[in-house]
Amino acid sequence: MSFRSIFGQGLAALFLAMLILIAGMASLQTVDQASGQDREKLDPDTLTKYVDLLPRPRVLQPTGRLQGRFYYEIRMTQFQHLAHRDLPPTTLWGYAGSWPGPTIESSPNEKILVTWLNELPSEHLLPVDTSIHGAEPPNPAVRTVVHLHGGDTPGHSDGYPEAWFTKGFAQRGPHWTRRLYAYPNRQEPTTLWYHDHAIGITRLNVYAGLAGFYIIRDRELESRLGLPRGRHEIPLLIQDRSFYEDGGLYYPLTPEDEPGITAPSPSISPEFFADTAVVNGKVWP
Ligand SMILES: [Cu+2]
Repeated sequence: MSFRSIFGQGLAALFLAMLILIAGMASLQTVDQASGQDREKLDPDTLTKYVDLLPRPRVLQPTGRLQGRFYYEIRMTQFQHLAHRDLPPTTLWGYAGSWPGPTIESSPNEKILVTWLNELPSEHLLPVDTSIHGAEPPNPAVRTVVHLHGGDTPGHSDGYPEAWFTKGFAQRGPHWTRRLYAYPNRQEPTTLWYHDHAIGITRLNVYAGLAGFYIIRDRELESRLGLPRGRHEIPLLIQDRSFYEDGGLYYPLTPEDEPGITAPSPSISPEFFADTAVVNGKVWP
């Protein structure tokens, strides 16, 4: 996913100074909720600004070691999250139960191994346009694959859009090859991010919460450069999101402000700018 497409889909963000996260619990979501029927869109001005603390990043600990490398198992789940003091809990999708996902820290030239597991519900959280490339039936509505944005990653682990998979790898896209992903980290120390990349539905999966930071860190270099560290290093992940009054994520069912356009419903929108600024998972912290 390019920067342009990210912003174009209202996911403003993911650009940062560095990283973060938050935790939650699972719950169910219905198709009616996805379509937005009978739900009132939240007026963002009803949310008081700067009342919630800015969450700090959580760094993911390895699940263990495998083939002599640090190994992570990371589950994608649906959970509830408090995005603002005055907003009911928001149902989200995320990695390891948090929004944004937990930060993965690695070192230059030290390969890590990751198994990404789809444990999401069978219905999508947001309105799915099944008329676009890759989203047509019989492809399952809930499909995922993870791409490390900016990573110099071998093809088998790069999260090709058609390498998607469903819960338990029961269904897999035509370019799926393996469960175990390898990230060699053969590049300069930097801040990257990982995100969903499934064909025809990336915009929705990322908007739903499937994104997190990935830092390739060289502590010796950081120290030599005098970079902030410890509590002085505050990763910031800035995203735009809109909500319903019930706390749910709002996503346009059809293109907004485009009268006269004939489109299916739901329909993908050329672009969408949400109305609140979310930093590390909190609205106007
Ligand atoms: Cu990307």
